[in-house]
Amino acid sequence: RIITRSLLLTLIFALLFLGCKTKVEKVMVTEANPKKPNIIFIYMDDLGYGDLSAYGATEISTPNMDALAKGGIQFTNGYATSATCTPSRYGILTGRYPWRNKDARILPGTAPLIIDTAQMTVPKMLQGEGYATGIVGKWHLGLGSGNVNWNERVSPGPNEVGFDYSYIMAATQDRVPTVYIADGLVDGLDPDDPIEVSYHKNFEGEPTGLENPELTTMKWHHGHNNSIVNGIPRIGFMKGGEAAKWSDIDMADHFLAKAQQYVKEQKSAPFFLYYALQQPHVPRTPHPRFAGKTGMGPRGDVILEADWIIGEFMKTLKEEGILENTLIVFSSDNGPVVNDGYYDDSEEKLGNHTPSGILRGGKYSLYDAGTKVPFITYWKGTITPSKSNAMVCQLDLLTSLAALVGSEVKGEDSINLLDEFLGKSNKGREELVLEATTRTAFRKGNWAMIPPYKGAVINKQVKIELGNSEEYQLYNLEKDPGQKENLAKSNLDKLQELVTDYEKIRN
Ligand code: NG6
Ligand code: CA
Repeated sequence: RIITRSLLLTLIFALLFLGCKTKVEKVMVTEANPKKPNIIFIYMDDLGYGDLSAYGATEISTPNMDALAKGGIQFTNGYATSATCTPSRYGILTGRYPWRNKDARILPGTAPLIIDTAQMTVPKMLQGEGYATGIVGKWHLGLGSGNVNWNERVSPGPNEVGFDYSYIMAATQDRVPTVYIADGLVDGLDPDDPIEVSYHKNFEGEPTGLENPELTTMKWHHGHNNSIVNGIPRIGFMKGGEAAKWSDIDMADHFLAKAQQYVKEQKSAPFFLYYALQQPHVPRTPHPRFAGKTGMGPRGDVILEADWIIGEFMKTLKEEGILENTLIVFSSDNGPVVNDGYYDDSEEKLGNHTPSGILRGGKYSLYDAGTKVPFITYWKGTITPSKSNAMVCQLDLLTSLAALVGSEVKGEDSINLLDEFLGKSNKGREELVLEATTRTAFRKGNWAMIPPYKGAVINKQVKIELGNSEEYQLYNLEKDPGQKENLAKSNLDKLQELVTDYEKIRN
């Protein structure tokens, strides 16, 4: 009896010890104890702070995005670097402020690559640590070095800045060329039907949205009146490449299949996947499975579609048995816009939905909704779910992920916030320079300062307040997240402090 008892006690102690050990291992993922999980960025396009139920939306339901938020760290002070796409994508990949690069602005589909091939990037850093690296989805950082021939291998591009595998659209859905590019080659191109692209003039005999509105199924509101593809008038002119043209309604499924395939092929060794979804950027073309489902018009429907896609993608990670060995970062490249150039009913059917949530402004704006976006880190079994109000920026991923995987790399403007991203600290950044179409503003602590800028107060076409004012603006975001009360005149000391710190960084 005594023997059985002592045996039992030993067993209990052994079990307790083992239990502690697994617990200890869980919280020990730090710089000093690097790990090499798979890393996936799920990057949305123009998804606003108020577009997810997890961030307060009541008129639309996003269960799969919410599951990431509820099962991970949901940041309430997470920023993109810019209020438009190209600069934000530059920032997230390089860890360098986009305003340091004069070419980091919304690019046409023919723009050359704006990331220097010698520049450190997230995928390059991870390649250095033995990772396989892939990109699926929207690129919009330029391709080639000027005068691209779309009928030959297009280079340099993603494959030259750190991705071993790339399956992309060159720019945006509303810009030509409207084809997918696989490792530099236009997918499905018929050599007898070469592609020509121009952003200056049309090709003879080709219809355009401006001259042939009768051929369009979606009407342009502003811009977007050049070549017509699938009934949708686009920005820029394109000729040829018929067989290679994408189907807009299938784009989400198409990219999902590529992302799933990548995961399945790479699952045996650590991989990095940058999965850049196209929703809810214009033109909004939900698959018929989702069309009309939200009653909110195509903008709501494509958010629903994206949410479903994310659910399917998560299922794949689970089925492949890698969910607990994968860190997922979910965010958006910039804030929301409702009418971004097409009559698509998004405005008419918006109802009570507020894509910016409680924030002021939207895409293109220096107000908070331009750059404050949904931001989530999720790592099943390692990250303990919580909300964090730490100020974090997409810029910080390079240095933080380097710390995670044991690399020495540090991005120029990128801070190591690994503890914040894993939910072990609530500290975050002290300060951050934010950008919107080459203008910049500053955040320090809970304060936001916008220097005076000339220019329109409101972009009337998209109906968004841009942040321009002849006077300095200063807001206390803790008390006034909607930036309603300008305290620049009543709190001169604070204003001076922010202006001084801002100028130190900008000059
Ligand atoms: C603007 C487009 C807008 C959108 C944006 C880029 C017009 C009038 N507007 O120039 O529709 O394409 O560029 O969006 O052409 S972003 O999310 O890729 O930055
Ligand atoms: Ca965008």
